[in-house]
Amino acid sequence: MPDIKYFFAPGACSIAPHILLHEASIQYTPLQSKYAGVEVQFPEEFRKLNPKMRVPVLVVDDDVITELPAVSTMISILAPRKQFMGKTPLETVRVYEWMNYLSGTLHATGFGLFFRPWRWTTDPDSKIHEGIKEKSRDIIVESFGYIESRLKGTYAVGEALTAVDPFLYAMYRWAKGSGFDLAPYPKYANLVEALEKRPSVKVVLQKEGLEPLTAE
Ligand SMILES: N[C@@H](CCC(=O)N[C@@H](CS)C(=O)NCC(=O)O)C(=O)O
Repeated sequence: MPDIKYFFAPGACSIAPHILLHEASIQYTPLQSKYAGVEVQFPEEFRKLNPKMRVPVLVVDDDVITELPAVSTMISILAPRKQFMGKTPLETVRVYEWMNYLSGTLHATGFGLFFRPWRWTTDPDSKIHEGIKEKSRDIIVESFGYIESRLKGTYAVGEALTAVDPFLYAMYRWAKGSGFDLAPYPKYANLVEALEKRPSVKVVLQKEGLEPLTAE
């Protein structure tokens, strides 16, 4: 096994690859950044590693991997028997379809606008920021409706856990923590419940200092 370092922040999207690392029982050095409000506090040296100043970051020997879908793909390559990117070519296509949607639409334009509306305008007026936040709520609700419509079994793709499921889990935690009404999404809630029964998720929640969403 190569030398592996994993940079994450508690409760951030980085919880998704963090779960995959534990699913695959990969030995790694955890490196945690903290939140101050909605801002992640990165030490200045972090910029050399990831000039985008974002987690997750996976370092595999001398290779620095950023972007959640790429980080998840790397973990899948390190643990090929787990088939985190799907068991068949079509499942792999579906995994990428989900990962791109979650990353590009729900994460970036939904929660990105919701948590940090000031980054999407040069106008310092807080009313403008509230308007952006309102729009982001629509994007999140629309995305959750789409996710619910696409879920068929327990997991998003095929019969087993793929890289998509922990990503969905992270997004659900954010929506719950932000007070969204999640009653219209029972299939999504089942997926979250199934994930929280997995030892990997229990361990990661403990490591990140987070409470589970479902009762034991
Ligand atoms: N496109 C990136 C987004 C990563 C991202 O936004 N990470 C957040 C945590 S969920 C972060 O590090 N935020 C710090 C900041 O925005 O200052 C990915 O998929 O990895």
